Amino acid sequence: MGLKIWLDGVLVDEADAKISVYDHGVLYGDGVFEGIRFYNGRVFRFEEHMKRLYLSAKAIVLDLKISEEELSQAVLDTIRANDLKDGYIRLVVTRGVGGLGLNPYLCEKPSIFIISSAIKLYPDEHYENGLKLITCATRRPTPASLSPQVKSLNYLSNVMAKIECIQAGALEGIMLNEQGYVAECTGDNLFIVKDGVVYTPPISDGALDGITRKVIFDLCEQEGIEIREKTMGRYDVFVADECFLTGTAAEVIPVVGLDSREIADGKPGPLSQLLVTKFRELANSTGTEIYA
Ligand code: PXG
Repeated sequence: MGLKIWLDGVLVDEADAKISVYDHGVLYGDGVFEGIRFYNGRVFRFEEHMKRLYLSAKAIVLDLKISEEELSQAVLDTIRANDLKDGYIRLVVTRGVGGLGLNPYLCEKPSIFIISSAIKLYPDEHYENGLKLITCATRRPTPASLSPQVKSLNYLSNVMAKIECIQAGALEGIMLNEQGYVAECTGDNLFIVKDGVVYTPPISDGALDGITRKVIFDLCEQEGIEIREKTMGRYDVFVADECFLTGTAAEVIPVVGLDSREIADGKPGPLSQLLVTKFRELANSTGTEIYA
């Protein structure tokens, strides 16, 4: 039996979960989404994800026509319908069905769907041994055209960057901003450690205001580790003591190399490993109860 998918208010079988070819999400990438995780029967940082979805929608003048509370209930209903305790939620809102033409005002109502399933982004060995990154030639799109804070259905530049990674035999890569400073990776935020201080690029350098990124700020505060935002170039990563990535899919994962340079001794650093452990503890013990 396949998964149950929530589609415009109804739980349907996976095989019946279909979107119109006239949907502007398909025709123009016109829409927004969230990737959310649940662990041990609890949705992790649920409210933050829902807030970000509604802010992304607001920024692109997309009225969901369903309240945050109702949609949150729908997410929980979808997980329950699939009897899952651990997994991944993809919550997608498109502009909806319209004509052949950009005009979003001809789309009557948004299409919303919720997929909940299992996910595993990187093989376990990489959490133990760390990832090697490349620098992608594809740059993070300029905020002058669309804010990088909008988690839109336009992920083509990230997909192009991902192709570069795969062709180079790497699992992830750094995307620089227009000025050539580090923004983030194709689907993760980037952090370095230097002289005991944790640094990450400010979101104004093109990074998504990641929810896992925020968890790192919370964990550093809790553990008494100094953390700061700093504009950084590739050089800062080459000479860092440690490096790690964060994201809903990747969680916290150590990085041990960039563009054929080893970072420090080429092994995951102690602070990165501590944060991997602390993240897992937090993720497995907090969040919105699904089966309460
Ligand atoms: N940067 C980008 C460009 C992202 O897309 C992150 C950073 C990390 O943000 P969060 O809030 O997740 O800590 C993301 C998140 C997927 C997938 O299926 C992608 C993301 C999240 C979940 C799933 O590829 N990207």
